Amino acid sequence: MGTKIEQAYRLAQERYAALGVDTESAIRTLLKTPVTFNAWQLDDDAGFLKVERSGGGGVMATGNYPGRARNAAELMQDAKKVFSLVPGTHKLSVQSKQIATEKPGVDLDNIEKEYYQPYVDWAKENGYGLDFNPSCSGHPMSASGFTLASADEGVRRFWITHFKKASEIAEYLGESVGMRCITNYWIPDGYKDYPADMYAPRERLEQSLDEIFDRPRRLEYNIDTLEAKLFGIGVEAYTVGSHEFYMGYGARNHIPLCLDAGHFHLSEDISNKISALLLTFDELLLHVTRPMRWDSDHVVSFDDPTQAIFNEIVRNHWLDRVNIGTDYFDASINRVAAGVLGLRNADKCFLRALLEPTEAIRQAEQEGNYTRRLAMMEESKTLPFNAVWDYVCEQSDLPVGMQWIDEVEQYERQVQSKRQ
Ligand code: RNT
Ligand code: ZN
Repeated sequence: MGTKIEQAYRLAQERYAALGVDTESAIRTLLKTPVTFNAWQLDDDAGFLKVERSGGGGVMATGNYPGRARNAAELMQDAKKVFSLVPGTHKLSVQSKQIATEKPGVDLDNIEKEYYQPYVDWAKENGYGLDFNPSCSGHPMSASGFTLASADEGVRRFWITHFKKASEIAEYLGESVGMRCITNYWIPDGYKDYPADMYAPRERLEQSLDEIFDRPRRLEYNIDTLEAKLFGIGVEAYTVGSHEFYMGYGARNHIPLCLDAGHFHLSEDISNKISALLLTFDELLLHVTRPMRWDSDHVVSFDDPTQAIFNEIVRNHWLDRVNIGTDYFDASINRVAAGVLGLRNADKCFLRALLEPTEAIRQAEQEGNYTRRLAMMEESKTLPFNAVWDYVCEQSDLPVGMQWIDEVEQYERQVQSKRQ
């Protein structure tokens, strides 16, 4: 007979099969495809460098909920807890400033791979993958608002060195963990108010990137991606690395882009960009996030924009070309719970996309029957998706439904609340 969850699943399986959807195959794809979790949800993007922090950079975690991870060990402990409550294959995206060494004098221009070795050991031990990011924000050398596009040669050199080293370290991470790494470049440079010269900073950014990429790259272990942004807090008027800048640069140099769902005008449809870009780019990275009124990076929700992104990737079988990562950070609620929630929501959208009767819907479209297309899309929304999701959790030995919240609350009492 099986459990009640399994019984519900078997009924759902029949419903889906009648529409030509194979639930078993959907579950297999869900479980083997990594969705990368952004480690900066756990430390409020603070990092663990022993250099003075400075504001700026256009990113900001708001809230002061207790229990933030204060070092790499706590970060890994929290990330492991998050992953233990989410089905599937896991990857953690670590920032260069989330360094795992207490050695004095270490700064972003002299990082070495051994400072990240604990992450490698941890990932191997648990079967996780790792992604990487050079980190510019909150650092004294980016206090002017400029890094790779700076007119100050010393500042520009500092960051060129950092980015080069970061990508080399990322190759080491990918090689030693045995899962290719993705290193995302996000460069905050820009002006609060309208500049008189929009061109020169872009020329400098281009020159810096040319220098950074001018090295033999071991693409089997790491690929670098470029993340554009419309604006940030304090950088409202002009961002050097705009979408047009990176579209051109990436296309000319065969460097994939990263699309962050919060980095465009809020009425833009991120899912609509993927097919257009994949005509030019071999791969993309996604930063799945929830922008509320601005690039606020709220916890990923089980919402329509996220669903549309996953539908687009799954409908076109692009899981080998679109790398999926999250990018959200909420410091006003328990950070481990935020991690679990955002990842589970991404996975729910993923699974629901995998369960869509796409063939039948596309057939209606090809026949010009848009009435049937809309009707099928709408009816698909209330198919018994939840029975499949619960079954995935049960089969993965995870708590079903809301039970994970109790586990996080217990973890908070036993671990996070002891951090002062
Ligand atoms: C910032 C970008 C970027 C950062 C991380 C921390 O707006 O989205 O991806 O969130 O580098
Ligand atoms: Zn991002």
